[in-house]
Amino acid sequence: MTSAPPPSARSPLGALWRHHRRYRRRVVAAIACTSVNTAMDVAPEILLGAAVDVVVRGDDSFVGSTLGVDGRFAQLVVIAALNALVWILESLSDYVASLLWRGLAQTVEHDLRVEAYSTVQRLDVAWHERTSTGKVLSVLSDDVNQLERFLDVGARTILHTAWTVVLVGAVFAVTSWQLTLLAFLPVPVIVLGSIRFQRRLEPLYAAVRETAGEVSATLATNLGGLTTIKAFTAEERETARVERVSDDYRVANRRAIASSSAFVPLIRMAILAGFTSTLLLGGWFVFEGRLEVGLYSVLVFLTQRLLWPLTDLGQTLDLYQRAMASTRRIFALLDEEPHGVDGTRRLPAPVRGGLELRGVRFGYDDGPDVLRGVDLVVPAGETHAVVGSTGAGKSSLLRLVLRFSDPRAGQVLLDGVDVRDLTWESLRGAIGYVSQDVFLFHGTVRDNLAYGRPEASDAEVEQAARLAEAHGFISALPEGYATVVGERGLTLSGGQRQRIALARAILRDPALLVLDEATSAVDNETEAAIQRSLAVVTASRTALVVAHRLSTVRDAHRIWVLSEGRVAESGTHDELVAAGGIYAQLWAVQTGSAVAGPAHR
Ligand code: M5T
Ligand code: MG
Repeated sequence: MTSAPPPSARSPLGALWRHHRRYRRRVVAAIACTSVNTAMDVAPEILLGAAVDVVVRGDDSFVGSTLGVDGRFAQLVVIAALNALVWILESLSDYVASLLWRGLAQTVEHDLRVEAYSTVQRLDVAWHERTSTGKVLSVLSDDVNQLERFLDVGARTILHTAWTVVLVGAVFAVTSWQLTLLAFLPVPVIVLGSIRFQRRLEPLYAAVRETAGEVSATLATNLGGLTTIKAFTAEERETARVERVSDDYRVANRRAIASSSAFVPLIRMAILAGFTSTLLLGGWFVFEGRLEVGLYSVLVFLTQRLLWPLTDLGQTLDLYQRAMASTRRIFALLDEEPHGVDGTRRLPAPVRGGLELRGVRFGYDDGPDVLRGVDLVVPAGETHAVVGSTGAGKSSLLRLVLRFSDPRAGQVLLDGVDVRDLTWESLRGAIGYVSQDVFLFHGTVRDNLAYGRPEASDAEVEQAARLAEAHGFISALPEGYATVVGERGLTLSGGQRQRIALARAILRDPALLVLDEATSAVDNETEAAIQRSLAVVTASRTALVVAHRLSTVRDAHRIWVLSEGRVAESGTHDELVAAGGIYAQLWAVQTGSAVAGPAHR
């Protein structure tokens, strides 16, 4: 998501460890449990050797001479009792270790997801416009899951294997250095092989995660635009597109799997060498009387114990690489910093909503200036309108008021305070905003209305709906206020969505109302409704209204006409019509007394 890799990209495990300080105790406890479990896992082999030792040597046996137990059978009973104890401890520690690791995996998954989500939510609007929702979604779900899978089983397996090597190594070391050498011969081969193999896998899995993100992005875009796809009968083309990205994903995975699978046979060969050496040389030592039979059987069993788990190493490393590729992506997301940070000031009470733009220059990313020095004042309590041709920068201007973006130069002031100095809470809490493309959440009409004030009473909700002229059509819905609007509110008409959005803004009782009228294409009845509700709603507060339908803002205290990034004209409706400029021409077109010029509609 970022071009330069953040510091955490180098060692994702280290980053994870540093990031989750509060789990360190649990990690240590889990590691301790797994360690005990591994020791208990190795012990039965040693006891088995002791049993063979008893059978072969009797009272001279290790148990007989060292522990001072008389009689072969009594010695076997001691071994059996010890063995039972070991098994109980093994089961117990396995249970606790399992609980700890899996609990940890779930907790880390949960916390990272929530944290990544809240980071994403904090990032500025410009970031979201650049980044595909599907890609973010794939980090928040797939990548986080991948990490959970590794922590669930992978981490335990790696630890278990490492401990086994150490414990078995210790037993070998006190027994015979020649045998230790032979049995451990494959270990460096395996370890070095694993490291090389890991390096090869790393870019392969980065590619896998990248293509997974593409798949997710494509799916998200297509599902969002399904009606458009159908309208243009582009189904086949889009299926082909999904097939293409999905195939890229498959190919990337296949490459990773091909490398990953080659590793297991390699390890097995190395293991075979180690096992054969112990078997032959150990046996030779027994023939020569340099090694006890009991010890020989311990060593043979232990070689199995030692080398067998290593065959799983391939799979575990695979899991590890997948998880690390994902962890890098998660941390890359967590490392994203919002560009616009909020200020610390609060608006002085009472908030009146007076607005001023001073020499505001603004453009998107590296693009040209959209606003090229805009000066505009909306005194508290007045209703002003912004009009202009499409693409003139009206919506952009409103975005600056809400601070979805910051101007390249100049200032936006609310009640005399630069909006950059205000906390988000104070700034956005003072504003009721209705955007040009209304977004409704999946839920009931009431939930959507009360979105900005969940604690509002039913009476308040209804009153806001009445003010926005929405009560009528809501009451006519099958379940009234309890009707569930589909995803994005698609079960409502565009005008109805707009009404609900207005009511939602009003319910917050904001000092400043910022409205971005959706369209000029409304019928006369709706237009009259809009005018009525605007008059009521704006009576007691400051308002800045972007209007396409000029008649809706006839009564505004002042109308600002944007053209080519500047305020070209401003004044009351009557003044502007009398002046005979851009506004007058727009008005003439809309009232049907003139034909549209090329620049305006
Ligand atoms: C003003 C450009 C757009 C237009 C100009 C949202 C957005 C817009 N633009 C970008 O380059 N990147 C963006 O992300 O900015 O756009 P606007 O302010 O949305 O225009 P408007 O509200 O006056 O138009 P309309 O159609 O709503 O009446 O050149 O390309
Ligand atoms: Mg607009």
